[in-house]
Amino acid sequence: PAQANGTGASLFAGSVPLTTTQTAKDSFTLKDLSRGGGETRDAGAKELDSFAAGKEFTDADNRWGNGTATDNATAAVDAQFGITSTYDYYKATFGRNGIKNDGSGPRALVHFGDKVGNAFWSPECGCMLYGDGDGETFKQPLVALDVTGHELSHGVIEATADFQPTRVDARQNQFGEAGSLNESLADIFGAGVEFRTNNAGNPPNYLLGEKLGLEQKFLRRMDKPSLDVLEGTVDYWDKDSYDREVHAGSGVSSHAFYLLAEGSGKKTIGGVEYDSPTYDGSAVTGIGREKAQQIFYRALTRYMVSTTDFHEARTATLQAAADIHGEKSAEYKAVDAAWAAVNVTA
Ligand code: ASN
Ligand code: ZN
Repeated sequence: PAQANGTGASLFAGSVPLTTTQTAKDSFTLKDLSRGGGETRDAGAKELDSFAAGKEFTDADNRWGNGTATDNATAAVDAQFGITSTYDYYKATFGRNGIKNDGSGPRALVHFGDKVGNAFWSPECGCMLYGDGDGETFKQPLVALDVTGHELSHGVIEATADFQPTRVDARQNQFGEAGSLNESLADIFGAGVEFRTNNAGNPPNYLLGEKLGLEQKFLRRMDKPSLDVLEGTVDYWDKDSYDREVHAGSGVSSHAFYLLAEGSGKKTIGGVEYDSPTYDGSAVTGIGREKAQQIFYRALTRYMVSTTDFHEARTATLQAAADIHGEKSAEYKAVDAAWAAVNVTA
């Protein structure tokens, strides 16, 4: 098998390049040998329990999808573009070689299950699972780029801090601060994937899931998390954070990250207007996305553990900022100010 250059007509990201594998004269598969064999397969509307059980996508002319969900391969184009872009993001930004840092490329199953309105990182499969939508809240396959970045970041987090929820209810909802950090860091690096990829068909921003056709126009957002009424995401820490549903709780540290990167108040980035508030009305000055990401990644991979809470996350990011910039640096002080602005102090 040889590497080949294909193109895809995606659902959410316009026309995208795809590195594929040629297996015969007129046959290609959606496997990227230049990125650790990262591959997308078809679950065929079943809840498969392994990646190997998925059916390979094949194509005769190496031009994939038609840009609409009527073609079975279109969701696979988005998924394959997303997993390879996420692989590239982690490598270029942090020198990380794949989700587990073992050189292997990410894998995904699309068309997972019947009317599944969600996408998941599956630890058992070691792969991404994408539903086609429930037909109600989510009307399309959940293959958007930031969703892929979010889910694969769950894989990175599992391989590093491995945050555990403090409580899981009968419907499998997770609660607690460590679990909230899990969702938050998945959003932080998921948005990071979108910013680095900077694809014309999918302009980058601090909104998560803005391509999914939701009524409120996004799933979550980091500048002012409480604008999300769907999951009830919060802006600031309070004592209830210890037992809050993890997506709702994610707003605390996602907001701190936004403030660290971009600062408080009004700002327009890539056509989206932001107005980020602070707990005590203080003004926070941002240090830029690149430095903020390096601090949070170092904190995740060196200092955070399965039980880390928001106050310990503050300490972990301060330690990371001290390592990179020094304890007297403006960056260190900005980390302190960003956490104080979401009501997390020493
Ligand atoms: N999309 C959800 C998430 O990644 C799926 C889940 O794991 N509950 O947070
Ligand atoms: Zn998540």
